Amino acid sequence: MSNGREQVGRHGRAAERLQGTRALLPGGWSAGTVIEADAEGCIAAVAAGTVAGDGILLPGMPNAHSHAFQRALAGRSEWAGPGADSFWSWREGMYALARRLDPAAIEVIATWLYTEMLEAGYTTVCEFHYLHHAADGRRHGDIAATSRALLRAAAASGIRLTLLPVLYQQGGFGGQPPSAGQRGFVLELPEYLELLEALRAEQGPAVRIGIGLHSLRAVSPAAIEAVLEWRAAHDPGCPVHIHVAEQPREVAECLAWSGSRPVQWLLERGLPDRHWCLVHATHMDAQETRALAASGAVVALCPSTEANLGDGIFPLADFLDAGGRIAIGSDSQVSVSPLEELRWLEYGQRLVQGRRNVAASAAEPHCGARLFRAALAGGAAACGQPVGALATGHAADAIELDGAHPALAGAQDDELLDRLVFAGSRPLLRRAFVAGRELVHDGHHRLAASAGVEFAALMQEASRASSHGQS
Ligand code: NGQ
Ligand code: ZN
Repeated sequence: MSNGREQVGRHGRAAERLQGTRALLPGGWSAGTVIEADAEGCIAAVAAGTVAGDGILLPGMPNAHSHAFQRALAGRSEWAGPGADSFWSWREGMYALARRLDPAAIEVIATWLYTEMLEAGYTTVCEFHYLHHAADGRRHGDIAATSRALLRAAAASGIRLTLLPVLYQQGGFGGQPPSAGQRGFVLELPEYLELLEALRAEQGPAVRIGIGLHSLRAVSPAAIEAVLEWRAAHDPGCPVHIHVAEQPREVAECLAWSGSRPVQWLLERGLPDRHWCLVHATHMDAQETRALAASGAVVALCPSTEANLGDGIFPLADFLDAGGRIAIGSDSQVSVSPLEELRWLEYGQRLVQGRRNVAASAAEPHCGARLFRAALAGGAAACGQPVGALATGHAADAIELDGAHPALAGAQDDELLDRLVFAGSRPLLRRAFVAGRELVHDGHHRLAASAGVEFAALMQEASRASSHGQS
C-alpha cells in the first residue's frame, strides 16, 4: 500500500490498498496495479490504475518448512568435533538445544525469527513443530503449551501461519524406543489427536492447522493410517507434511525395514497427493522422482539447510520435467531468505551438472522467474491457504520491491525476478503485507528491534551455557 486510502472494515480493522507501478499477477506482469483488500484481508479487486512511485508488487513467498527453535543453533555448530561431523552429529547438538527450551524461550526465538522472515520476503510460514514437552517428557502444563507459544509469536509478528503439530513416536524404523534426546517430542496417538483438536479451535483467517508426521523413522504405519482416518473425517483438505529421504542412511534403514525406499514406501500406499508436502525427498531414484511428480504432492526443498547438513542434491531437473511441484523452506534457519534458497537450489544443480539455467524451461526461459513462480504455487499448496497469487479471493499477502533501486535498473518483467533471485538482496525489499496489513516498512518490521533484544539475551545465555559444557 502506498499511503493508500483506508476503509474501516466490518471487524473494525483498516482494509488496505496495495499498489504497484508493476505487479506480478497470475496472468503475467501488469503496469499500474491497484489491489483492494477486504476487511478479512482477502483481495477484493485487482484493477489497472494510475500509480505513483516505483514499487513493484510480488506475492509474498510461503516458507514451507520451518523449525523456529533451530534459529538459536544457526551458526553455532560450525566447528569440528572430535569425530567426523555429519547430519547425525548435528542432530545431537540440536537435541541439546531443544532440551533447554520452554514455551517462553520458544516464543522469544519465534517472534524474532518471524520478523526476520517478513523482512526477507516470507509472508507465510509452515511451522513443523515437535518440541511438545520438557526434556524428560514431562508436560509444560498444557499439551499445547509450546504450540500456543508459536501461535502468539505469529500473531505478534503478523506472519501468516500454517502450524503443523508433529507426531513423533519412536527413535527409528520398526518401533525403536526414543533416545533420551527425543523424549520431549514423543506423543501417543490419542494425545496427538487431542492436540490437533485443541489447536483447530485456534484457526482463523491467518492461521491454519495442518498435520505433521515427523518421518517414517519416527512414526509407525498404524499411526499414519489412524491420523489419515481422523483427517478424512474432520478435515479432508488438511495439509500433511513429512520429512523423507534426506540422508542415505534413512534410505538404507527403510530398505532393511520394509524392502522399499522411503518415497517408494509412501507411493506404494498411494499416500502422497496434492495436499501432501514431502520435505527434502533428496534421495530418490528415477522412478520415484517421476511417480512423486505425478502424484501432485509438493516437495519442500531447503537448499541452505541441505547444504549445511551435507544431505545431497535433489533431482530437480527430472522432477520439474515430470511436472513436479516444489516449495522452499528455511528449515534449520541457517538462512532466512527466500532469495538465497532459490539461488542455491539452482546453484547446487549447476555445480553438479556443469551447465547453467537448469530450472529454466522452453516455456519459462527465465530461471529465477521459473523458480520464483514454482515456489509460490507449491508453497501455497503446502500451506493449505489461499496465498501465492495476487488475484481476487486470495490473501492480500505481498512484498514490494524498490523499483528505483540501481540493482533493478533496466530490468523488465521476468528479468526482474532473475535479478532478484540471482543478484538481489535485502535492500530491494521495501514492504511486506499480510492480509492487507503493512508489517514491514522501509525494510523494517516494527517489532524487530524489541524482539531482537530479547533474542540476543537468550543467545547470550545459550552461549554462556554451552561454553560451560551444558549444551
Ligand atoms: C528436524 N531436521 O526434525 O529438525 C530434522 C532433524 C531428524 C532436518 N531434517 C531430525 N533438516 O530428521 O531426525
Ligand atoms: Zn525439518
